[in-house]
Amino acid sequence: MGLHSTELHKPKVIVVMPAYNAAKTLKITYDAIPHQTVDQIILVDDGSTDKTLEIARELQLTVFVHTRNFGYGGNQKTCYTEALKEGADIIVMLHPDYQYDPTLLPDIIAPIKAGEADIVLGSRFMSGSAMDQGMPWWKFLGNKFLTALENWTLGLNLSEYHTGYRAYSRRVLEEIPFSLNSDKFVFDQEFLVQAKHLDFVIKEVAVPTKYFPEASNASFVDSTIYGLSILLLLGRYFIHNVCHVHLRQFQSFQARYRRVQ
Ligand SMILES: Nc1nc2c(ncn2[C@@H]2O[C@H](COP(=O)(O)OP(=O)(O)O)[C@@H](O)[C@H]2O)c(=O)[nH]1
Ligand SMILES: [Mg+2]
Repeated sequence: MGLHSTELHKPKVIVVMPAYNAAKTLKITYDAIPHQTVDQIILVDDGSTDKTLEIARELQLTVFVHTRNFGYGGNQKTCYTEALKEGADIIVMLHPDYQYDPTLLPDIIAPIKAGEADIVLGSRFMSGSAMDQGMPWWKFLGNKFLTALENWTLGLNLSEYHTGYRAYSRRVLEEIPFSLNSDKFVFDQEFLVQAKHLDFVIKEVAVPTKYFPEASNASFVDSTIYGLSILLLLGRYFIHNVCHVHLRQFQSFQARYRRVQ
């Protein structure tokens, strides 16, 4: 667990925002962040065509910009690489589209601070009905089905795998070879499969969700591709775990080398 980094000094908390055309919601998201619990905010602009970059600069965030649109996973790769470089002990991913409540940040990081978890997921299925909060029925059903399948394959009992509100300890990001993951939406699922395989402790905290016109939402086509890529991912993991054909993606980064002197 991430005890070593949090025990001795006040942990450095960095919020990372993977942004793509988030101009309409970035400021309201930023304003709601409890700034006394956060040391730094990093925003990675994934080739937005709106004013995301200008607003991020005005808000004086630590800003990185991609030369083109790589996708949601590609965006997170830059977020985490840069957060580690900045010396983060706890890293929180928060979507800049204001669908997840930034004020809950202290709850999200508490289990990591306390050394009780390596990863915390903000679950939309533990706080009333996600559909009543505006989640479309086909997303709700898809989420439920994929969650059941992922739980079954991984032997876990999570209420959802598809949330965009997540906190990680530094050690998680150092050990999981996330750079080998997809640049697309399935990145988040690959990450959780890797985390389970490497025995990291995952905790869930209830968070409400908001659906409103300005929020960014994966389309039906995107979501279908996402669903199919999760099936492929679970297949690959099955081959790795049950057939013992070892795939690099599911091995700890640290297991690849060690210091000898
Ligand atoms: N759709 C999309 N979102 C991106 C990309 N890069 C970063 N993001 C951010 O990732 C978040 C998640 O995507 P979103 O469309 O909201 O999916 P949702 O999780 O189904 O609501 C958004 O807040 C975007 O700002 C990208 O290439 N495509
Ligand atoms: Mg969204």
